[in-house]
Amino acid sequence: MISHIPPRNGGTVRLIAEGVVNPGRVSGNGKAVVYGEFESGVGESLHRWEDGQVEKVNHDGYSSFGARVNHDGNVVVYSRYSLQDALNPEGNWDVGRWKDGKIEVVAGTDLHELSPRVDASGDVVVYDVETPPGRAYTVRRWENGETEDITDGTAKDMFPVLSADGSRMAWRHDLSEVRLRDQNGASKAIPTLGEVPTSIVLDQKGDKILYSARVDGDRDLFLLDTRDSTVTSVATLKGVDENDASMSPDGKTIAYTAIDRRKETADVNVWVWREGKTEQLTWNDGSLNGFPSVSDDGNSIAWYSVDRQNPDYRRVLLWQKSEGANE
Ligand SMILES: [Ca+2]
Ligand SMILES: [Ca+2]
Repeated sequence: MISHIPPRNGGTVRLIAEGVVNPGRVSGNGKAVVYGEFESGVGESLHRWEDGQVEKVNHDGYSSFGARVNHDGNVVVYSRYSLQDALNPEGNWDVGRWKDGKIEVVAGTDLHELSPRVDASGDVVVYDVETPPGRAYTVRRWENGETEDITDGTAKDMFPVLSADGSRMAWRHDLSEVRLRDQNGASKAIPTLGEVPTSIVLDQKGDKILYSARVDGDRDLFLLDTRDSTVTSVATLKGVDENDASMSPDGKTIAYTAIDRRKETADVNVWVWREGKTEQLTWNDGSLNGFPSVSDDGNSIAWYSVDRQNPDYRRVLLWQKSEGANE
């Protein structure tokens, strides 16, 4: 029983997973979805869905979470515990890379390596690493077995993201500023509106930067074109926090979580912006709906649904535009 979608949206909704699951991500081609699941006594596990078939990504038994997937769906990067016993506190987090079923550790020092992201090809991975003595974080970039320090470890440089083509990257500097590294390796601060920019997303080449920032008490979404410094207000409703966005590499489709505090009980739903037009994908169905991810063509959107009455009942759902449907 899936009743989220009003007829005016059209399309179909598929149940990808249910239970104590974590948010899912759809591949760029719209065909695969990766998601997490908590297994009691085992830890966090990752699964990959495609055409109704599900396989376990962390088949090596190491507790894993936070999966991201490339365009073709054949590369998954994720945070992987360094010890097979998830309950042993002596371990730390590494970055794992699954490709066509084979697992390799792309970041495996004794430090915590977290927040991995992958480009569309699957060949470039970025992540942050906690730099001793703590309090500082460095952003690193991995490509074909080579690892490069992107920042100097003197600040909190965290949560890196990649352009779809892998040539540019951006991250949060001291959690208050967005920094961009271009295709030539030059880094600079990016002027942003509001405060505490989060949810950074780059387009195909990293020309456009999407971010959420706090403005007059709530969050809004802005799209900056670095070529001419124009800023598009994607979502700026007062009393609504717009955050946790996903953008297609062409910059035409943006899906995000909207926490609507204008009523007594906040509604949490997925909204979709398509070249200036906005519509709700989900409605108030007794669930909190959020953390969307959108395919390259904008025609597939995976999201996460948590039952308000029973928070352990969570679902990963996939909306897909119907074949031949009108625009
Ligand atoms: Ca580590
Ligand atoms: Ca807002």
